Parts: sequence; C-alpha cells; structure tokens
Amino acid sequence: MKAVEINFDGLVGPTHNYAGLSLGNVASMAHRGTVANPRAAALQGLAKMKFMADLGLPQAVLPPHERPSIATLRAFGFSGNDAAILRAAARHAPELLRACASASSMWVANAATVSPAVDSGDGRVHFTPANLNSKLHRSIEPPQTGRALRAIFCEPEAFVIHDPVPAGQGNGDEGAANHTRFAPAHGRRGLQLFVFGHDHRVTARSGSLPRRFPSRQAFAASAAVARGHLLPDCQVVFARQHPEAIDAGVFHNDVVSVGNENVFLVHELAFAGQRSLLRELRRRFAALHRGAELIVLEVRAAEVPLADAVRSYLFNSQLVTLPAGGMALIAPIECRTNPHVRCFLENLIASGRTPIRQVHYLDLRQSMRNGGGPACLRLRVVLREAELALIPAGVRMNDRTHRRLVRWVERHYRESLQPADLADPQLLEESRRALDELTQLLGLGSIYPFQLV
Ligand code: SUG
Repeated sequence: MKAVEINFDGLVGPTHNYAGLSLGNVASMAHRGTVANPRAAALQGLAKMKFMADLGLPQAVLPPHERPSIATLRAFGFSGNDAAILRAAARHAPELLRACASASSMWVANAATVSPAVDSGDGRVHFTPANLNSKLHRSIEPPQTGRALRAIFCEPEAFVIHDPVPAGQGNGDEGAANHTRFAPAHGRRGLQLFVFGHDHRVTARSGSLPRRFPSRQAFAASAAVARGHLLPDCQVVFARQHPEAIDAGVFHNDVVSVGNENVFLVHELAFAGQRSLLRELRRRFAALHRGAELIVLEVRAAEVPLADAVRSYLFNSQLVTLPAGGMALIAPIECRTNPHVRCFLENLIASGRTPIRQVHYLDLRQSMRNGGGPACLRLRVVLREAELALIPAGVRMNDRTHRRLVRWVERHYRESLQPADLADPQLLEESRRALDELTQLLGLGSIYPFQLV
C-alpha cells in the first residue's frame, strides 16, 4: 500500500506566554513570568511548516484553541460578562486564569494518538484525542481538538475520531508524544510502541516511579488507545519510561527518543529495561516483515548526557524520510550550540553509516522556552492517497497558505505578552477576531464555541 506521512503542525495561538504551568518540564519552569513574543512564536512555527513543505514533505496546519477559555472560568464559578470574569479571575485566582489562557494547544504531538488504516482492524484511520488530564491547562484541550479533527477528517468511511480515554486519577493520556510507529515504509504494517510513565499494577515496586517529577502517561490509557484502534497484538509493544529520565525533565518520551520507518534514535536512559525492550522491538519488527532490520541508534550518556539531551531537545527533532530517499533530522537550533550534541550530530552524518543524511537546525526558541521542540509541534498522520485527497485544501501548507497565514499573524498578533496581560479583555477580543478569520482562511467552517452560539 502506498502511503505518505503528513505532518499537521499546531499554529501558535495569540496568547502565547510563559506561565510556568508544567511541573516536570524544566524549560516551562525556568521561564515562568518572562515576556513572550506571540508574533515571533507564530512566525517561527509557520517558517518550520514552510521549511518542511519546501523539502517536498506533505504538511498541514491545525488551528489554535480559543483562549482565555471563558467557558472554563465559568465552570470554576465566575460569572458576569467576559470582561468581569477576566477581572475577577485575575484578582481571585490568577493561577487559574493563566491555565485558562495558555496557548498550549500548539504542541499537537499531545493532541491525539493516530493509527493508520493499514494497522487497524477495520481499515480506517483512527484518532484518539488525548485527555491530557495531568495538567489543568492542557486538560481543557480535548473538546476543541475533537472539533478540529472532526472538521478536517470528516469522512466516516475513512476516519474514526474516538472520544478521549476517560480522565481520572492516574489515567493520563498525552497522545502521540508517547507513541512511535515503525515500518519498513509508511504504507506497510507498523509496529506501534506505546510508552507510559506509570502503571497501576506496579506502583508498589521500588524504583519504578520517579521521585522528583510526576509521570503523565498511564499504562491503562495507552492500552485503551491500542484497543480502541483495533491494533493486532503482534503490532503493539508497551514500554515504561525510565524514572530517572522523568526526573531529569523527560515529561514525554519524545524528549528522549524519535523513530521513523525502520530507524529508532534513542537515548540509553529512555526506558526501564531498555536492553530487553530493544531486543523485543527488533525481534517483533523482523517477524512482521520477513527478517527486516530495525536500525536502533542508541546514544550513550557518555556521548550526550541526559541533561544535554533535555536542554538541547536533540531527540525532539523530527526524523523524516526525504522524497529522494534517505532521512533528515529537523533539529532545534539549541542542538547546534550544545557542544556534546553538535559533536554527536556531526559524527552521525559524517559516518555515513545510518540512513540519516542531513541535519537542519530551526529557530523555534519561543516554543522551546516552554519545552516544545520541533516534534512537539507536529502530529504525524500516515495516509493513503485516497485519504489524503479527503483533507480540506485550505489546511495544506504551500507558498500561498504560508503567505496568507504570515499576513494574518502580522495583522492580529501582539509583539509581546506577559502574564499580567492575560486579564485584558482586549486580548480576548483580538484572539476571537483572529480565530474567526482563520477558520475562513483554512476553509473549516465554525469550530469555536464563540462561533457556535
Ligand atoms: O505540556 N508546555 C507543554 C510542552 C509540551 C511539549 N510536548 C511534547 N513533548 N510533545 C507541556 O508541558 C508550558 C506552558 C507554560 O508554562 O506556560 C507547557 O504547557
């Protein structure tokens, strides 16, 4: 079956700011309260999408969510008109207002888990929006994610959009950031690796849980997604994050590993029981594909210490197959300035012994300061040609879409924003105006609550 991988990138929303909302995400914690640049952030994201499209890779865009979320503030008991609600929340519950104003929907690797038709039992593409229940600011994303996915993947013969896994204590699902699919080519049957941080069955075992930072992804949620997507057992592997990695700031597995087709680039401290996991992955991959080899590039801590992996976001690079063959890493610019990582990457390319032929460094500093690298900003969807043709043309990235979205950002986004600005009713108005125009630009119809009333 011929298929392509199309990347959907989350467009940075107009309220992009640094609120320090994510315990366990060291960049978010370090930048709390600093001044953000929403316009620069959105333009950096658009430049990445354009860069990918210019490499000849299918690229599309997912719209940001409406923020501040007045509906959430109302659910917390605030009442009156929008301006009164914002004023009261800023005064009595500033932390709540910050959670309701985050532009965190940009990190769409956490929006959903996706399984292509070739893997699922019913021959359809399956999406499960993540419940994101371990952080309040992210737990309010799933309903809008569902609406956006249903507007884009609207043909029920081809696509299934599930409800999120029910939220509950210890039931967190963080989407594709903890999921990797291996196959000799995108269109072939895939081996799907579901990564979790905690498992209610083993909490008592010593050393199995991080001590410093919380784990976000539950085994029960990963298992539910795999079941819902009708994946055959022989195509599913579960693995637990190394607790040391979580404690070092690896709040999602895509901060220590990245896979593409038959290549897995992984830090040696990514998983508990890593040696046997890698053996199992190789064995299962070979069994699925008549002895084919899964190429595992395991990076030693002596080469790249875990702290440097987290600081540089090396493993949060996108690993993509180029149209002319070979693979490229799309890395954050921080990888070029980190001496260990730069040296590792230069050697990797110079060796010529792996399918990775090129490294491109992109400036995504605005998102990086909140712990969001290249891979966080994109949701991978493997589609056959007929499925690709069903996607609304307006969300596909090309020169024209890029030009129009750049102009749109320049018209609507503020140059700078700090947490105190989040209570400004003007900001809410500006955001709604921007999003209303965006749905027209992307040809998506009405998808926001403010458009639906
Ligand atoms: O959930 N940061 C996001 C970053 C998500 C990165 N995604 C992946 N690794 N796939 C998070 O921690 C910070 C927001 C703030 O502090 O203002 C934030 O939500």
